[in-house]
Amino acid sequence: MNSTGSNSAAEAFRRLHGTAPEGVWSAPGRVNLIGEHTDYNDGFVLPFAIPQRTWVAAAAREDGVVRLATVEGEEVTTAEPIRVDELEPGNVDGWAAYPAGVAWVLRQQGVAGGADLVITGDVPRGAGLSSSHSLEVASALALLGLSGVEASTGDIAKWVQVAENDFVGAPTGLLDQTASLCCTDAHVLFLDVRSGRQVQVPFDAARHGLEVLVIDTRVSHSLVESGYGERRKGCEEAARLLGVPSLRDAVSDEGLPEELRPLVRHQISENKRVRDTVELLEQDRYEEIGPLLSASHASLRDDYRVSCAELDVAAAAAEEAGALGARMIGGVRRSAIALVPARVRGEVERRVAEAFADNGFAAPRTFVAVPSAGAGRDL
Ligand code: GAF
Repeated sequence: MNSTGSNSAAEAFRRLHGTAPEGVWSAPGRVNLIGEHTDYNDGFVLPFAIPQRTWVAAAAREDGVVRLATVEGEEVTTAEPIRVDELEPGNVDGWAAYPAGVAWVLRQQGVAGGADLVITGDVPRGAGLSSSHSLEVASALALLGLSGVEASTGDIAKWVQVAENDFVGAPTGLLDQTASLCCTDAHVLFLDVRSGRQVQVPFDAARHGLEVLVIDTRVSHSLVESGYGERRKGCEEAARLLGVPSLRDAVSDEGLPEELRPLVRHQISENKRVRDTVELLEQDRYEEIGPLLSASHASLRDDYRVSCAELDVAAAAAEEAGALGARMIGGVRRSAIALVPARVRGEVERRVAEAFADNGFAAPRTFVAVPSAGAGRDL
């Protein structure tokens, strides 16, 4: 638990509302080691939680009103107060739609009380590291905690997905909220989305002299611009034409229209790479994961066509400087990861920055991500 983060969320609540919160809940962002765009096709993913989190300090209200505030340093941003029973898709937008969407979906589960939520956090926003899901998950835990309603992580993940799909309007899968809820310190989480089966796989890159370097390209692309919904529809159409429940079941792309075939190829190859990565980790063969990460990037770039120049340059420069493999992550065209021998990390960072400057891109940001704890109650 990061007690500084939870204490400052509690302190922010006190400053705004003059009383202590009833509790503080928090949820992390995530990095997906491998298994991209497979979740909405019932496939496999392998995320881990990052140390950066969103904190929600909360107290129940008697009047059925939800009041939301975010606090960043001295800056406080508040949303228009809204009654829980008046929440409908479309009547809250911007950042407030995430916690409001969660309140809306939980109302359908009998969690109908009002609440004051004060939000703080350090997950980089819009960086493809799941800041919005960490906000939704922390809000869900806070609202459930205040009302005393118990729920499984599987149910909470599904409710958060409904909030995201139907209230916020983003057609995302189950990867991010499950990662935020279920990941544990020092592990990657193998998730079979269809069955819900989870395996916590120990992940200790440092013991192998390795690090997972996150490269935030800082280029701005929305989910829509990144072709997310379009790919998802393409996958559904391909599954329909192949006569399978989802592309998780596809074994070949034969017989499909030309434009759908690469989508299927990516699903087949990416699901295999996730299973192979798990096997290599279990056999302690960490270095051999590198080529799987690079193959994932190539597949996302060439078959799935969701990469962009900045991500391609980041992955290539990292590899040239000694990374064992690198790939784009997440649903927006924004961040990449590189598996890097610790002794060459400085060189990798230098070469990526240089390549960005040479191409006229803004300077990227980098940090080393270590698998951290999932969501929970902090105070
Ligand atoms: C986004 C979505 F939210 C996830 O559900 C997942 O599909 C991911 O993109 C791509 O793997 O983060």
